[in-house]
Amino acid sequence: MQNNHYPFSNLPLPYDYGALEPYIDAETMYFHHDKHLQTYIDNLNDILKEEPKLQELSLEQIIQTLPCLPYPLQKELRNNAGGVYNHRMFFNVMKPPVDRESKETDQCNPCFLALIEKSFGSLETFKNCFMEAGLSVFGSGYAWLVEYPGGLHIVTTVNQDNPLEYGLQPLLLLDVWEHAYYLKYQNLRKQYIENWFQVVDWTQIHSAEK
Ligand code: MN3
Repeated sequence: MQNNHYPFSNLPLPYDYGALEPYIDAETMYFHHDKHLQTYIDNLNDILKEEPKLQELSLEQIIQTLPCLPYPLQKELRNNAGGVYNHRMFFNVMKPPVDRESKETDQCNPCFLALIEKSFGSLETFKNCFMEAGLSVFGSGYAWLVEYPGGLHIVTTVNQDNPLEYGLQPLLLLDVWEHAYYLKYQNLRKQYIENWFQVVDWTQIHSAEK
């Protein structure tokens, strides 16, 4: 991953703020990327400035190291390294919606689709399970598709916690913090999730296993 060591900087979105309209609005994307993610990056750099031994670690390594770190450093890094990783991944698994007039297709990578079918039966069943997971998060957090030896699994986390800490490889995530949808959807999280599926970039999701 680019820009993956201290000092971290905020990479531009891979599309315009308004590119996910009408499913995700430009104002939400602007605040989410330029304000929320920027704050996590600034906080992470401030913490790491005082921790030279951690400055050489990648974002993934910092998260995997969390259980070995003392409090309150562990907690601060869980929130802020997680906040950077989770938002970068979230923005990167989305893309502008497919123009229904065009001949462009919206296909999964065939290997990924085979894994989804093996683990969930079908892509539609997976989407329904993932929606239920996103709806079940109480308060702020994420729904994830993760890989572990032998298959795919759906898990949820709270706050900015990340499955890497538990040895699971994230493949896809959905941000269900209210800041991800409240400006457009208010309390209608289900409608947000249904529409979010229209902007998932399925072609970007790959199994980490060979
Ligand atoms: Mn967020």
